[in-house]
Amino acid sequence: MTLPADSRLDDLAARVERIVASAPVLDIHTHLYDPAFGPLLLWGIDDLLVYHYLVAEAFRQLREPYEDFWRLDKSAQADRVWDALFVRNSPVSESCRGVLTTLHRLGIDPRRHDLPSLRKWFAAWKTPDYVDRCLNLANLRGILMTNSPFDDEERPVWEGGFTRDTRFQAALRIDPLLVAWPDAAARLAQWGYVSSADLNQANFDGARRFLADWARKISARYVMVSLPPSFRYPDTSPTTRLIDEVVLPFCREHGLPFALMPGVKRAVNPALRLAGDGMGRSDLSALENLCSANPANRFLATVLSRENQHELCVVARKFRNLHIFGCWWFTNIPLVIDEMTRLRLELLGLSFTPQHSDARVLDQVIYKWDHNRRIIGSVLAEKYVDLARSGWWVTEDEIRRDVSALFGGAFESFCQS
Ligand code: HDL
Ligand code: ZN
Repeated sequence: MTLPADSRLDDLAARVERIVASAPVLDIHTHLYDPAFGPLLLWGIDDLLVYHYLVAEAFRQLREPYEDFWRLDKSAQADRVWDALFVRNSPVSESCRGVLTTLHRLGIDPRRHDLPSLRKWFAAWKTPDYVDRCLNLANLRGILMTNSPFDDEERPVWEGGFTRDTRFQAALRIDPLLVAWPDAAARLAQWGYVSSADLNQANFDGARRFLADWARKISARYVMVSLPPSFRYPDTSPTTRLIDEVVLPFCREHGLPFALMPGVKRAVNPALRLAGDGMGRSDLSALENLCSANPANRFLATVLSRENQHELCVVARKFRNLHIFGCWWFTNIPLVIDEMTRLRLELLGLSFTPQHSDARVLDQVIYKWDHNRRIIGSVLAEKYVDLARSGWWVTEDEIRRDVSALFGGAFESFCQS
């Protein structure tokens, strides 16, 4: 069998990368907000620079006490970050490069603008126009927010009602219910759902009513929780009882997937505030047990530790009611995105969602998806070239179909299955 000419393989690879570069994406996990949330939707150069990923890196170059930094206003903090990470050092980290990619894609040369002039450029935008600009540059057909009824800034906006921007879909975030039940129960009691933190049927029913009311209010696509590396299932903790008696029955009744995000150690360095969370390796037998014991439930999962990723793919191979997604947080760097995307394609084919942005600042979607597309495109191109070497030449339509699945289609089919 004569090997196809290399030029045909190069042409195939180039076509794959072009399709990936231009395919619309559904971004299934972000911390962005519908523009109706006003100041909760962060955007612009100062928010880009004080993103907690950059703050953690900047503190490594700064010597002042943490509190001196936190006492500064946002633009003064941004000045410190810019000086520490972009002026006194080359911005080689992924978070720093992201700021530069965003500015570059917006047509701004930061070498020719100081921060005050950059601020003037951003200040000229009206939020709705800038939302369009960012979503168009990132080519997003929609984004999933992270919506918590326990968030005192967000809750009143939902309770007041507003006209939704349909590009901003909702995900119901319930961390306190599962990892801080006594505090959550006090809130649910205040809101009239439970009578106490006692783990009894009446309070389980009340907590399910709470989930139903909020899932309806926000039109939640899925329910989600982040969990510590110590998460076990089943065990004798309130977490297991609440998952079994409240969350899973609710998700079955309402046809919603339950998304678990294990591996985060909250506030390992509280002085860093939002930047202070760390990570640890999780015991994925919890995920196996959940999927195995609850075949009528659908689970989404992304795990924080690089060391868990191969195992996560194998768990997904065992349970078709598990859909894995994204390179979450500390795995969201080119080295690990490349490795995780290869692992997943080679072990799962196309039944997963390779990425989400986790964007907290609107403009970040521009860089996160620019960087993601390059890596995912290059890995996928290599896979199709491998197929060609085995005599299977994918067609352009098949490439578009596959990419559409990876960029939100497989997630949507899984949510409806
Ligand atoms: O818990 C989460 O959803 C994480 O994504 C955290 O919000 C984290 O602070 C983050 O922004 N990671 O990207
Ligand atoms: Zn997140």
